[in-house]
Amino acid sequence: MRWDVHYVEQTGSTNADVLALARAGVPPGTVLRAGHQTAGRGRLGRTWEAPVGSSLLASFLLPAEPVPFLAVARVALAAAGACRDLAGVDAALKWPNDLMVGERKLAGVLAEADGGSSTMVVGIGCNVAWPPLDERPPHLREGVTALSDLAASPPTAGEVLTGLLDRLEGWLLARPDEVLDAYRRVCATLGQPVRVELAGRALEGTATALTPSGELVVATGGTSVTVTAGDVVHLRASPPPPPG
Ligand code: BT5
Repeated sequence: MRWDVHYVEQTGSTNADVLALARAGVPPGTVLRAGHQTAGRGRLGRTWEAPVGSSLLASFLLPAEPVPFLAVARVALAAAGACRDLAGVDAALKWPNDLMVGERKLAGVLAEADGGSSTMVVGIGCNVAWPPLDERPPHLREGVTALSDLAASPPTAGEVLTGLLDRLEGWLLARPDEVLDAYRRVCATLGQPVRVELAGRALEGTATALTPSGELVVATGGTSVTVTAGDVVHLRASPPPPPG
């Protein structure tokens, strides 16, 4: 993969921008990073917010995958590797798309189809250099962390992007089973008692497995339910991720 990295001070959403670029025919490998987003997107219509200049906010145009979860997993694994190697921060993955340190969210990944069949857009927001707690938006104080909270000399957002892209090249070459096995090893959700919030209902049980399509299997009341999309609440504090 040849990365073609572009930077803008401010935009609405880098995912929206790269989706538009994809429709205009730019090749896979196109990357857009922003210093600030005014309409950052999360999943299911939610928003991604970050103080100006505090975060890595970037989207990648990647080859489409038959299993879209694999693209999320490749980017999440590359990001976790960059945070570990550049900041000494061990993040665990919370199914399906979060990088967590304990119960605090460090980063989130969002994959979106571009309407064509050959590419897809994957974006990441990673909190890098956040202001002191009392200067953060009140609703982003609980449950949120940044590399600057965790590392004595955190890397810059640009350094995290470079480290992520270096590692993503390797993860893009990895076979699906290798990606899923690596994801399972650092996934804090597996083995946990969880509540899965689905559209209009909630399910409680134990997360037991990740299917080859990236679905979460939850054992509940003597049966197993396979969940394709939803929000997971860990009902017990996460153990630290295994080393490596
Ligand atoms: C995600 O959604 O975690 C995917 C976030 C992807 C953001 C990137 S930034 C670059 C690219 N361009 C975009 O427009 N988006 C991508 P989800 O799992 O739905 O989580 C969203 C929830 O995370 C929100 O509802 C908040 O509760 C929380 N949140 C928002 N901003 C956060 C932050 N900076 N750090 C931690 N949590 C945050």
